Amino acid sequence: MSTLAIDIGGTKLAAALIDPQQQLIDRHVLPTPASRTPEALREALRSLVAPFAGQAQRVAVASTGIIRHGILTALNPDNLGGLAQFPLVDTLAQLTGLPCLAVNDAQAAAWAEYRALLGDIRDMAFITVSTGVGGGIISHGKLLTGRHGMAGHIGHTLADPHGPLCGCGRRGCVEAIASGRGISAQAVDALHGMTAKEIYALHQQGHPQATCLIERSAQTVARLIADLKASYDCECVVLGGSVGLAEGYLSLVAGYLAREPAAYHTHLVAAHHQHDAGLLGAAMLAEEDII
Ligand code: ADP
Ligand code: BMX
Repeated sequence: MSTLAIDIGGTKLAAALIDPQQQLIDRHVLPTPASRTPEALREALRSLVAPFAGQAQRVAVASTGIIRHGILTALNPDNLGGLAQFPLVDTLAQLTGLPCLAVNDAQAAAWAEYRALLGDIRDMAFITVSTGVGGGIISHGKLLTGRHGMAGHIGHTLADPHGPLCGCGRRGCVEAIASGRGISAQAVDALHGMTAKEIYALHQQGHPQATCLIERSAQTVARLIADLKASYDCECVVLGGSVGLAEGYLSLVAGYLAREPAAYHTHLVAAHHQHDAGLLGAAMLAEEDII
């Protein structure tokens, strides 16, 4: 069965056709609508799925936010604005006329990355450093989603009680410091108003203020990884998202992790499926009847 996989992020929307062998055939990407209203998302999804009409037998969605009973709720409304309580599954079923399943984006990506690991690893975590910081946890070979869909939302664990206020309402979450949105929000003076992508490019050119923001992000993610190791002895952490996959970022995180005591170290790798982990994971979870 071919699957139309859709990935809804705080910055971009992606759709791809995934064949029964889990090969990605064709991919389209659009920006997440700036107005962030339910109507704007519905229209963007309509444009996204249109080129794939008649080519798939089901839809599998990986979306930012807490997904429960097919409804998307933002944990951090700053990332998705007015899209709290969006009827995701019903909307896509209506737009395509196909059966539809949905799961959190980082949970989906964790499954694809877990499947791509070599060796006998049973406990791993996926972390996306993107618009937000998302996570997916595999424990004893099982994906944790949680009764309320909240499992793996490790971007909302505490990094600094005196840190910036997070859009979720807590102060000092990992996401408020380390995410693309967090990096951008903390930028002052000449960097004020820049995106994380622009700040990252300046960091690569040696701009001290930009480097300070990127290093703080990487250090925060390294501490999160040490906390995960202490929480459930994960054997491997996979890093994804456009910040996580940016050139040199993983090395920075690895450098900070190496400064923690050895008991907190774990294997750290970049996402095998790069930016397609969410798309492939959603399709795999649908194929394996897990979501
Ligand atoms: P989404 O959150 O929609 O899944 P991304 O994974 O692309 O999307 O993450 C978007 C964030 O990553 C934005 O904050 C953007 O500024 C930042 N970003 C995009 N490209 C890069 C890059 N090459 N280097 C560093 N940051 C990037
Ligand atoms: C936020 C949260 C997570 C999501 C993560 C990464 C919302 C809308 N999203 O922590 O559910 O997995 O961001 O999302 O509350 P992304 O858009 O950066 O991929």
